[in-house]
Amino acid sequence: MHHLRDRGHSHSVPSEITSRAAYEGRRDWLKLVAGGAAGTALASWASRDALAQTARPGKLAPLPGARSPVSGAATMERLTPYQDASTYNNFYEFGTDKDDPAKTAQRLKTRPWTVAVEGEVRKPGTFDIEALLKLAPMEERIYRMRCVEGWSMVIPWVGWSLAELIRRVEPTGNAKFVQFVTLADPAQMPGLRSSVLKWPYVEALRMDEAMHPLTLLTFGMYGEILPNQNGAPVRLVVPWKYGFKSGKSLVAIRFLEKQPKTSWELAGPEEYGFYSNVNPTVDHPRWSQATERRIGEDGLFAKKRATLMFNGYEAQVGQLYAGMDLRRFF
Ligand SMILES: Nc1nc2c(c(=O)[nH]1)N[C@H]1C(S)=C(S)[C@@H](COP(=O)(O)O)O[C@H]1N2
Ligand SMILES: [Mo]
Repeated sequence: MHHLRDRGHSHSVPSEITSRAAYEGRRDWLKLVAGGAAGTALASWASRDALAQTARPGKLAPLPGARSPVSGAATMERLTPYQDASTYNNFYEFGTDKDDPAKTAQRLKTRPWTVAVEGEVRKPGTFDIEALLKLAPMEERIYRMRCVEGWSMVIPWVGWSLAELIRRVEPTGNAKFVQFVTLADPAQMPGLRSSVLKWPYVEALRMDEAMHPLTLLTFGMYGEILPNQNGAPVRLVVPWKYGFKSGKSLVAIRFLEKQPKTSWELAGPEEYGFYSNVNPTVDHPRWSQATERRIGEDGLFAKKRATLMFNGYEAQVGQLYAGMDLRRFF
């Protein structure tokens, strides 16, 4: 995909970041950066108390969020470095290699942008991104993310619970599922020429999963707006499910009576189920899901981590699946 790389909008170079930090008088931040690799680790730790000051990478527009009580278990873990979170991505519309999206998503136009809310709701409508940004107070949620491929990250997302939007559009009694439709524009997305998935990339949740406070409509990360490769300008984040359930660059949210097929179910029904809850005891047909590699700590001697039931969110979401055979409904 080399011919598709955007040469005009390369990432900030370190000197730009430093000058921006200096401009904003972030002395502590600079001190940490001066510490090099150790500084980066320190910055991640320090973020527990002063994320906006210490972890903001200074690449994109700020999007602060109040620390949320809903974060859960991952809050005490070391954040994945922004550099990793923004260059090791799955976003097949921009190519299937992990480093493709960071290169080719620069061409994505995130304004103007609207999200259509359709189907079984009393108040359907089209929401402009600027209105969505103001719809509810932004919160910062530090979530553990687990990709079905066996790697994980800890990312400070910025957004608000999807339930805020759902309540406002007033679902009817027929609304049993919520489908998430993401952008499919061949002019902007070179990956659409591949038939690896059926486009647009669609995902869905059961209504109670969509209403769960952990389910985050996400506009930013690390105190800034989302980089394009992470799903700008708005994506979903569902931290107890495998990463592919968290659709990027959403253009429509549909309330449905029947359970819809998802892009990954259509691509491999034996491998990717509708629920796709993180579960170390149910293996993928081609690999174990018992352990994971934490991105950013994958040196030669780094130990694999044990994958946690519901990705560590069992206390919050376990009751959604009470009585369900999780082997059958994988
Ligand atoms: N539209 C769209 N959304 C997507 C994907 C994709 O290919 N297209 N990949 C998914 C997968 S497999 C993962 S693991 C996460 C990765 O999110 P991140 O790059 O922000 O870590 O995005 C998910 N959302
Ligand atoms: Mo993934």
